[in-house]
Amino acid sequence: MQLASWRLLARLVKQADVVVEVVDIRDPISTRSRRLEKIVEAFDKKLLIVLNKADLVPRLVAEKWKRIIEGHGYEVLYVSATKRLGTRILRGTIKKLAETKPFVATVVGYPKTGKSSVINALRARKGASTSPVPGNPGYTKSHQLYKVEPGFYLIDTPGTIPVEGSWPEAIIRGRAPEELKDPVPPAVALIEKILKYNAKAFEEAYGISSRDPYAILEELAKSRGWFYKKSKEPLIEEAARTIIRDYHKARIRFFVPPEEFLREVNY
Ligand SMILES: Nc1nc2c(ncn2[C@@H]2O[C@H](COP(=O)(O)OP(=O)(O)O)[C@@H](O)[C@H]2O)c(=O)[nH]1
Ligand SMILES: [Mg+2]
Repeated sequence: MQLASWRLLARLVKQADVVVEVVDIRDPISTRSRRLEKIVEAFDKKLLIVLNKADLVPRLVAEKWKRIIEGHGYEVLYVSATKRLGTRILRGTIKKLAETKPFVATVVGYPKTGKSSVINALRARKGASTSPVPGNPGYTKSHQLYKVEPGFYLIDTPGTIPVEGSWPEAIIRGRAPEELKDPVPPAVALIEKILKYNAKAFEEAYGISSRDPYAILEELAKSRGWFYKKSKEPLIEEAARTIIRDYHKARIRFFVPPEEFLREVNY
């Protein structure tokens, strides 16, 4: 995953008519970028916050998050890109915010929040071409322009936001699990965070009932047959990478309750 600069992000925001920020509804506090939102405000662009992966939380929780963030003056929707829930309303809301045609909506957000999935869902129509618009001048190769319908364009921005959020999100979203030098500390922090909100998460995902992060890593490594060749100790690094990967893929169930927001300061 390439991390470009804030300057590039600012350029992409400047070129957009609407900015769609994709957030993971399981943890909106850690996956929103306040810094990005400030850039959008500075350029006086329309911002739509999309709480994605709504299929992973109870509807009431999705509603509560929507209301909390709306209460701060933002335009907010919750959707499930992969289950195609709320995507028709999303398409309509982007058009409404753009006001005129043609327009460009730039889709931004932390890695793995579902930006590409949201774009796919918006473009999933009979006869829509699946490839990006070729030769789009003014945009770098990594920032593809997609056509939703005549006059409605979307830009994907893979790896654009420098992830500087809270621990461990900043680490586990900043790089692919394979690229993490030592995946154990962020995995332990992630396990602790998940257990705080769903004590049974690892029992549900792997049948591991332990509540100790290191014991969970060891048991997972043992159950998969991952051991160091020489010492025969469980290969917890591999277990750590697996847990980070499974968290991204939503194989481990948890969400931060909206009430948690009220305990956050400086937000
Ligand atoms: N359950 C669920 N998973 C999703 C949803 N949207 C995306 N994902 C998954 O989240 C992961 C990251 O999605 P992707 O679109 O590649 O994220 P990007 O890095 O922001 O472009 C993938 O494994 C997707 O299948 C959703 O609405 N619900
Ligand atoms: Mg993507």
